[in-house]
Amino acid sequence: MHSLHFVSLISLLLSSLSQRVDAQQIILDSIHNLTSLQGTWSTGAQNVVTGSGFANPANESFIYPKTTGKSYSFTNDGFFEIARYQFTSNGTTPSCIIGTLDWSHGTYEILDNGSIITTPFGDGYQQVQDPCAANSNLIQNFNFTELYQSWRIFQDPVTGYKLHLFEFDGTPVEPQFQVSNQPNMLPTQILRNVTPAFSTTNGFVSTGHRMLRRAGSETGAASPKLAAGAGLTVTLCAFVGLIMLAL
Ligand SMILES: *[C@@H]1O[C@H](CO)[C@@H](O)[C@H](O)[C@H]1NC(C)=O
Ligand SMILES: *[C@@H]1O[C@H](CO)[C@@H](O)[C@H](O)[C@H]1NC(C)=O
Ligand SMILES: *[C@@H]1O[C@H](CO)[C@@H](O)[C@H](O)[C@H]1NC(C)=O
Ligand SMILES: *[C@@H]1O[C@H](CO)[C@@H](O)[C@H](O)[C@H]1NC(C)=O
Ligand SMILES: CC(=O)N[C@H]1CO[C@H](CO)[C@@H](O)[C@@H]1O
Repeated sequence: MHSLHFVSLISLLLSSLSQRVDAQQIILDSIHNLTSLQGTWSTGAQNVVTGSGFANPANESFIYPKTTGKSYSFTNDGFFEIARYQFTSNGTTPSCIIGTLDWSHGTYEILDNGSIITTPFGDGYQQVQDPCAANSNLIQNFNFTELYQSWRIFQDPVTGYKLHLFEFDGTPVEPQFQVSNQPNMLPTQILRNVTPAFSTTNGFVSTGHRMLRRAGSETGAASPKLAAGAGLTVTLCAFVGLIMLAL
């Protein structure tokens, strides 16, 4: 089953559970914006970190992190980089677990109303591994403007600063630890030649609960759709599906 390991599934299950717990903590905690956004932030086990340890834009390759996760870097002068490694599941076919890595960078803006808009340079790309698709391993351009409705920085007495981002629809991104107060980034310029192959969606996509179109043709654009079900339910289904496969 490609590189989708049983262990990763268990960590996916656990991280979904802990996300739910953290989502509640956001409501309880009122302190925020304690330090600058500048720096490198990473979820969970912090195995996904922006920069040269994750993406190699020159040949559109990725260095696979040990576990799934997300990482964001910001500079004080308006540059960002995002690295994500995620598994999603098609609710109706739980055994078809889709692994996605995406990398992008560009400029960001903090709006007066507190929202953040990230605008990529256009040289981002993603790798989609869909064991059930005709072509199970695709590399595609990844060029989406993302809106984060709000953000908060908390200070955990043990683990230090934590960044909470909320996607355009309010969906929380898993809390990110501050890996460094310096941004770990590839050069903030276009790093590969891209032919504008497709236009992006109108409006914003949810990157956390992204569901990709069944990968029929390589030339087609990535066409993200919102996953219908809650992440935890999907994860549980995937988990049960895998157990069934194993039997
Ligand atoms: C991409 O380039 C890097 C650095 O030159 C190299 O280590 C890696 O093996 C290459 N990957 C692919 C898939 O070509
Ligand atoms: C889920 O998989 C089924 C069967 O392969 C397919 O018909 C359906 O379109 C898929 N749904 C999504 C959202 O990809
Ligand atoms: C802030 O403004 C942007 C642009 O008008 C809008 O898309 C976003 O939803 C607003 N955010 C909030 C929290 O109202
Ligand atoms: C990336 O998206 C922007 C905004 O839709 C668009 O103007 C630009 O041409 C795209 N770049 C590429 C390389 O597709
Ligand atoms: C009150 C305060 O510290 N506000 C800061 C919140 O974070 C943004 C982005 O880092 C700063 O620009 C503000 O000064």
